Amino acid sequence: MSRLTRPGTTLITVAPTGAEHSRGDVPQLPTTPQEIAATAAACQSAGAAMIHIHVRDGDHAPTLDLPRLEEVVAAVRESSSLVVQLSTGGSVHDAMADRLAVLDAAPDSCSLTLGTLNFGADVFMNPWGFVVELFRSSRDRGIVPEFEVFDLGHLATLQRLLDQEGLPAGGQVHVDLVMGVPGGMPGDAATVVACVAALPEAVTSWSATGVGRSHLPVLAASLAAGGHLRVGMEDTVVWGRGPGGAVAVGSNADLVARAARVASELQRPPMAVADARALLGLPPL
Ligand code: KMH
Ligand code: ZN
Repeated sequence: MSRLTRPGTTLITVAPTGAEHSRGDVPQLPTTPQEIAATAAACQSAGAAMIHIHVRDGDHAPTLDLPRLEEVVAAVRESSSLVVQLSTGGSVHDAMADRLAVLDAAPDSCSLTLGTLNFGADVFMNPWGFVVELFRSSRDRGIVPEFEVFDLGHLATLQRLLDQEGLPAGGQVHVDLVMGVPGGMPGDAATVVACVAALPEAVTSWSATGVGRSHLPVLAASLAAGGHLRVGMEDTVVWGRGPGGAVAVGSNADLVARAARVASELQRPPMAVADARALLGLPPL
């Protein structure tokens, strides 16, 4: 199915917060620097090797404020050795200039979404000029991008980008399929297979995450197809069905631990941080 060698271990990325859920609706969502740092430590113990971070302000609202970003990056580096990836997607309301300036916080990695799409009732803006500028800026700073693919056509855009710009910082090309967003591609096994078939030749590794109820089907399909995993409360706050209806996710570490269990049963145990850094083209710690 995949032309990429089936990896022996699984890179598990945790996306603990996101920009969409409110603390009022989801009280267990980590939003403060201290909570995100504690989450990072717990998730590393549970099997994660990378963290995808969105930052919140003192009122728990999404922010791209540089000192706040730097505070969270420092706190996570203090509490864990996870690969630190900052979101440049931010929230749908963030200005592109502010999203570019996220790189000033000097993460190891940054997300880089490959195209504009409807995002529920909103629009997530990623025009070509922004994609190229973010790519060049990340390469100039030695920050490794994770290419976020919300729709199949984004893989054609990745090919166009690599043809025009060459390889990113680190020399590896890591893709994350973000599936099941209303406005993007569906989160199911058939679409995972279609994406794997459409990966540019230069892609060296890929992961997948399913938003909402597509979380578990995408997790299983990704492992079966040789992919890595992203899990976390950015993407899903419902653990599953119980006798009384939907059961809420207790913590990000619970999601990581479940992903690690399933991956281990499938002979793909969690990847160590050192191996994740090598996979992504980052220097050793
Ligand atoms: N919050 C979404 C609008 C990213 O982190 O790069 C965008 C997002 C993607 O979450
Ligand atoms: Zn994100």
